[in-house]
Amino acid sequence: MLLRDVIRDKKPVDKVPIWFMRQAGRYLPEYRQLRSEFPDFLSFCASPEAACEATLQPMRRFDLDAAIIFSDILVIPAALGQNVEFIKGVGPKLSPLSHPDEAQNLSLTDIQKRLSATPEAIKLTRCKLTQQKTLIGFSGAPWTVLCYMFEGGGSKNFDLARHRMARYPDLAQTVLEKVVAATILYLKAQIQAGADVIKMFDSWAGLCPAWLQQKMIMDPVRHIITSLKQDFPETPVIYFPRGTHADGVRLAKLVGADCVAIDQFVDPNKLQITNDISYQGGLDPMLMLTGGALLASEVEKYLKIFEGKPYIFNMGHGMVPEMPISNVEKTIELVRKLS
Ligand code: 1CP
Repeated sequence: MLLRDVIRDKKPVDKVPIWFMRQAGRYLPEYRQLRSEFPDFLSFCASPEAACEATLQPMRRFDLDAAIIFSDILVIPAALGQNVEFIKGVGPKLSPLSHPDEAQNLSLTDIQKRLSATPEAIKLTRCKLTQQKTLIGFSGAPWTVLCYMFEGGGSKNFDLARHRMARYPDLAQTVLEKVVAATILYLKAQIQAGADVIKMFDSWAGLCPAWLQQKMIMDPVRHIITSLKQDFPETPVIYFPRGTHADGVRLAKLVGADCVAIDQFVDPNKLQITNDISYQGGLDPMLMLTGGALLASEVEKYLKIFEGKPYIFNMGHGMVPEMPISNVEKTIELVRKLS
């Protein structure tokens, strides 16, 4: 069965499908080579041919069931007109939203055109993948994208972003609405171009204070998913509410996702696994980094817990640049052998 069907139909599987978050990226020498041909990360993402090639690289090397289109969650702030840069060895840097007037600088004019590289890359990639392979399109969830837009870059706790959002609630609301509108257009364009599944990365969901959860997470994510389903009822959606522990499954159901991606902090033994949602992920990336007997026993553990359930194998978060390729191969082999 295709990875897409496992997510959509929520039926038990005998062969567990597998892919990895950030499966394209710096741990692959062929990625580093391709990346070096571009002066900056955003111009790399803006080239449909390069994005297609980066997407296909892990598919050539490994026996994976899905490809994820190569792009980044921060293309939306850039397309809205915020200054976004990726600094080598540091990460993303944005001109932070720190003044109530700054919503004016963000514009939805021509947004589809400004975001067209990803749908273009999807068209190219879909033609080059066999029908057995699922192609995943994605975006950030609004809360996580706003965290970067208000902070001005990555952070451990996004204190500055949360302070600015609390201090300028009208600004936060206007920016939220613009990001939601852009995300809907972007994801619909990805599905139209050939994405089989959509994933929404809410990497900083665990940092959303309780008083903002309804407004910043539940309402906007549900609105986006409802809007996608109206036009594309057959395209399933994975939601990744990272850092929300066991509450993430409830959140994913509330927003109408077909699949919940769990991180390494969710104890799968304590999950009440129900058949109204499919599950993905969980393995601690540090174990895949380390390899050995503990990796093998944890892979086995996830397969055992989710045996006979709609489950997709993945880690709890993305590949790190130091990931040994041999451990990726080993993990895939184990999943193939045990399921
Ligand atoms: O120069 C480089 O190669 C930069 C490294 C890199 C890569 C490979 C960045 C910068 N983004 C990406 C690609 C990427 N990002 C993909 C496609 C590749 C794949 O999955 O195979 C995807 C799905 C993302 C999504 C993304 N970007 C997320 C959500 C998932 C997650 O990891 O939590 C987030 C939070 C980002 C922001 C971002 N972009 C890049 C970095 C280093 C970061 C993290 C910044 C930080 O918070 O410190």
